Amino acid sequence: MSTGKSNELGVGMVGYAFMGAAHSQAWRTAPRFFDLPLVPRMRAVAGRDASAVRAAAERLGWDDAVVGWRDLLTRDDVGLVDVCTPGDAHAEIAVAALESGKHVMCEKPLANSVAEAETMVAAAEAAAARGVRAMVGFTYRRVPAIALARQLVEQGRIGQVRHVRAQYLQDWIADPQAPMSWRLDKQKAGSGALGDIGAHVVDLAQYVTGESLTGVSGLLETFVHERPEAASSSGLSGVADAGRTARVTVDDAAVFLGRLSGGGLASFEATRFAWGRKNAIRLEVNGSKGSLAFDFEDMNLLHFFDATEEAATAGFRRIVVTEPEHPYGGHWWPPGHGLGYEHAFTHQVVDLMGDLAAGRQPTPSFRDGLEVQRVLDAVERSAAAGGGWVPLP
Ligand code: 4PW
Repeated sequence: MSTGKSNELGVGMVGYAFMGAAHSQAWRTAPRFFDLPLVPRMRAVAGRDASAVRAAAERLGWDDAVVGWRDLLTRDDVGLVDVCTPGDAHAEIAVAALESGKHVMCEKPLANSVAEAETMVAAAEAAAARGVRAMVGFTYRRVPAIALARQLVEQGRIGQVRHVRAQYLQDWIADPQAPMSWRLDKQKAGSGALGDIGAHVVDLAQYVTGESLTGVSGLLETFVHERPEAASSSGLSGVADAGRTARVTVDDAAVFLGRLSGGGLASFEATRFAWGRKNAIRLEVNGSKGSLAFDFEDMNLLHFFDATEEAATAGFRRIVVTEPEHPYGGHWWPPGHGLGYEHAFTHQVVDLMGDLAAGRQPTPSFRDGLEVQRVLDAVERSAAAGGGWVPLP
């Protein structure tokens, strides 16, 4: 496959809305702040509407715009396909791209069902045997404070994990008049708060602890069943079309409990009905020797309590995760000059390029994505049966 110079990788992206914009800035920025062994080149963006995709290419910095994603698969200058579409298109695009020899980066959740995710894993594992790699974009793993939390757990600094308390709280549809979005349509999104944001905290809980969920019990609720259609939308917000309404076919909120493979207990909450919480991803882990706490709304901080310190002076330490010694540190601004939402996407590109250049499997893999999908599916089955326990393999 020829994708330009030997240390370059041509990228083709499918979809150019909120996630497409976040990914575009990452492809563009990563080689400007990090010395990459493999440099991404933004070759082409694909969409359905010719003039809209052309405008997106111009705005987001892509060399070319194509109508229809299949055109990316036959281009010699594209070596990786970045899937930024709603979930209903993930499996078809990712499998076709892997089969045509393109590496794949796919937005989360991996798919809209376990069956689709299994097909994607089979394609990814067959492709890996040919040196073609696939990764799913659980981007928050690349927030420096989260990466540091993972390191501290791995180093045994909080001991054995007893509790995980994980919440993903937003409020962009708390107003019943907030318009319909593809994220509220089961056909397009697979599920609601559960898959869109709950998937992130499931992945974070498993990633930070290094453990898996062995079973769950949960409840799902849809508070607003009918909404105005959207006349237009941008990011998570939209303008309501007062004349037409649409049916919400997904959950608005999910609450569930889980057991971890190491014996700990976990609780999860995912909702878009938490007024005032814009993007609060809260993760607290209590271990036998200490605790860690994180909130994305203060994303440059990690709170660490070390229970081995003398009680008179022990207390939660507020670590500002911007030192050169910290994960991804030293590439951006001087200490204390914080990072934002977009930097995690940039770090995702940095790690992916490093793994591809080294011939390593990037993480999270499609199999990791399938594991999250199985948890989402188990929560749905539990909720459908009134909240009973559903074991996970
Ligand atoms: O992946 C998540 C989305 O689908 C995002 O990080 C935030 O929540 C923004 O949109 C949704």
